Amino acid sequence: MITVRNVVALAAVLANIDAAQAQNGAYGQCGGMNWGGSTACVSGYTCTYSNDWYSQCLPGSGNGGGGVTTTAVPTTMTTVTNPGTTSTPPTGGAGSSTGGANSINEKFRARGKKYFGVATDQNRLTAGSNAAIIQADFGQVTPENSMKWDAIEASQNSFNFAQADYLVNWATTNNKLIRGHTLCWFSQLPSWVANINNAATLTAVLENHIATTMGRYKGKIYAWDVVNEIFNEDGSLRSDVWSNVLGENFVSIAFKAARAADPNAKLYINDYNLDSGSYAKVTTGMRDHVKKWIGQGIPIDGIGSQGHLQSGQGSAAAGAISSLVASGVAEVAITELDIVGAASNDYVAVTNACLNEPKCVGITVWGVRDPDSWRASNNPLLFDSSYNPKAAYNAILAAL
Ligand code: 9MR
Repeated sequence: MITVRNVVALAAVLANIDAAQAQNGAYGQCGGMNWGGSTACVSGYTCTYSNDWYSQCLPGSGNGGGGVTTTAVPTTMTTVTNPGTTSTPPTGGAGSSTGGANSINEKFRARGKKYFGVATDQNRLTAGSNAAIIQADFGQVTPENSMKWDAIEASQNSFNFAQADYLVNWATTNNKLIRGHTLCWFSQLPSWVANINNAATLTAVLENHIATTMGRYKGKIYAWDVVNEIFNEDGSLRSDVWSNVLGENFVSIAFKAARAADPNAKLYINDYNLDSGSYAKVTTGMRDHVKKWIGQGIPIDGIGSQGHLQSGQGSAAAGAISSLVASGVAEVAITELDIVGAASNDYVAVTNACLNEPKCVGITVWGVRDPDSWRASNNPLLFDSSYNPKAAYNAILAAL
C-alpha cells in the first residue's frame, strides 16, 4: 500500500541506507515495528508494506529489480477488526488473503466448516515460504508457542506480548481466524506459578493472567484454549499445581475469568489422546466432566481434540468426535493435527470425520512443513522440507 506517510518515510530511510546491508530472501521479513534487520530484498523482490508490524519481500521489481526498497516503521499498534466476524465471502485465486478458491481452507468452508488452519509463530512467518503458504492455503492460525504462560508472563505481572502481537497482527491483516493457545496449562509454566501453594494467591494469579492476556486481544480471537491437558489417561484429573491447590474448582475459575475477559470468544478445553471413542480419557475423562461442568454453569463452548496421531489412527477419528459431542458441548475442533508418516488415508479420514459432524467447526494442522514439526523425524505434516505439498495435502483437496 502506498501512502503519503510511506513515501515520506521511504525517502527518509533511503537516504540513510547502508549500501552494504544484507538482502533478505524471497518472502523474508524486511521491515515492521521493532524490526532491526535489513530492509533490502534480493533481486526480483520488493520490500512491501503488509502492516505496521510486518513488511515482506514479495515478487516484483518495484525499485528497478534487485534494488533496495523499504517501508515505514510505525511506532504504535494498529487497531484491527476481528476477522472472525467479517462477512466478506472468500474470493480470489492462489495467494489471496483468504486463501485461494481451491485451497484446503476454502473447500472446507464451502462444505460448511469455519476454517482449515495451521500452527505458526513469528519465527516461522518470517522464514522460507511459510507466510506465502499460509496466506494461500489456510484460513486460521494458532500460535505454536507465543501465547503460552512462559512466553507472556515469565515473571509476575511483567507481560511480554511482542511475539503474540506479531502473530495477531499478521493474522488479522491477512484475514485469518485465530485460536488462542493456551491460558491454563501445567507445562511451559514458570516456576513462580508452579510453586504457589496458597489457593487465594493462585486464583488471583490465574485470573490476572487470563484477564490481561485475553483482554489485550479482545474481539480478535475466534477461540481460546482456556485449559489444556488437564486429564490423566484414565480420565481422572491430572495432578499439577492447579488441581493440587485449587481442586477441580480451577476449571470454573479459569472459564469464568475467560468469559468475562472476552465474552465473544469461544472457550475451549483442549487435550491429547482423545482419538478413540471408547478410551477412558475421552469418556469418563473429557465427555463426562464437560457434561457435568456445563450443567454447573461453567461456560465451556468447545472441546479441542489435539490429534497427534500414530499411523493408522485416522479411522478412529469419527467415533472419537462423536463421543466428545455426547458431552453436550456446542462445538468441537481438531486443534493440533499431525500424523506419523502423514498417510493420505489418515488425513482424509480425519477431514471426513470433521465434515460429517455438524458440531465440528474446523481442523488445525500443527505446523506447515515437516522439519519444523515438534515430531520432525516422523514427517507428520502436509508440506515437505522444500515447502512442496505432500500426497496427503492433495488427497485432502481431492476429498473436498
Ligand atoms: O509444538 C510445540 C513445541 O514447539 C514446543 O516446544 C512444545 C513445548 O511444550 O509445545 C509444542 O506444542 C504442544 C502444544 O502446545 C500442546 N499440545 C502438544 C503440542 C506438542 O508437544
